[in-house]
Amino acid sequence: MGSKRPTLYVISGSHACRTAMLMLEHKGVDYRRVVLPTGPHGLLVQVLGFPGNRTPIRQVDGATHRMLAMLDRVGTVPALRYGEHRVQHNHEIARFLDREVPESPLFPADSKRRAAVEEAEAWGDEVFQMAARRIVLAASLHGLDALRNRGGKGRLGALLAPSEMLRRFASRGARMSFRVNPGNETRLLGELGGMLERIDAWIEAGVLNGDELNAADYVIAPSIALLSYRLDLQSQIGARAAGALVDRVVPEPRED
Ligand SMILES: N[C@@H](CCC(=O)N[C@@H](CS)C(=O)NCC(=O)O)C(=O)O
Repeated sequence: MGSKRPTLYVISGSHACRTAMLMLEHKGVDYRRVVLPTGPHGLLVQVLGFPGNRTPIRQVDGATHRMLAMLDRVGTVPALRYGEHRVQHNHEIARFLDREVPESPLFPADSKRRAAVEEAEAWGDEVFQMAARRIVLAASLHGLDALRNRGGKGRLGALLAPSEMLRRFASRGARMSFRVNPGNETRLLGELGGMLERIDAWIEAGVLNGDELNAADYVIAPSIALLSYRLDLQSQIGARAAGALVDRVVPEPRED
């Protein structure tokens, strides 16, 4: 690595960005965090030399669409600059960090246990991360009062932007990109119970929330943290094993 500290580019309140932050902290890497404005962040990381994605990396309802594919091509955060390397996407960041900093591995050494963690990690990245994003965006259809502290404070900090005006504006754009509308909120919420059960089962099986936290814990817990901003979901989450995982990995910040 060169003499420069690694830099992680993020946006405010992002569950995906928190995953990368947690993995860097797990490795004990001393890094600099740069918060980019939500909206132009994709273009900004491209200007910073990150390549974006040649093929789409995100789906809504099992498919990609033109706007989402375009956003994926431009590029997502977290985006990590580490020496000469520029790494985007938590799936790549996890493996990159395990190569660069082998101590405190993010995956178990045993191949069967590793496969189980990778399965949970892939689901957390490809399915649960988007579901959590859409469910919380759906709450903003009813105004910010449906969110804890109007989305301004919580486990992940201020969602989308510290300013409420910008948060409202950005959530409108994000609802379009991720196809969230009054017609699908009930279905999205209806799918959540099964997802939380799946997480509880992985915890029960020792794949998640074991003695050593792993890459799948760091992908999944921030999405639970995002869901916890929805006031109507707080008790449902708190009553589950998934609630203990989020309390351990992404605790509520201390009130000043
Ligand atoms: N699953 C990927 C995707 C990350 C992702 O979706 N990042 C969002 C922020 S939460 C983003 O950069 N979105 C750009 C956009 O939609 O324009 C990962 O975990 O790295």
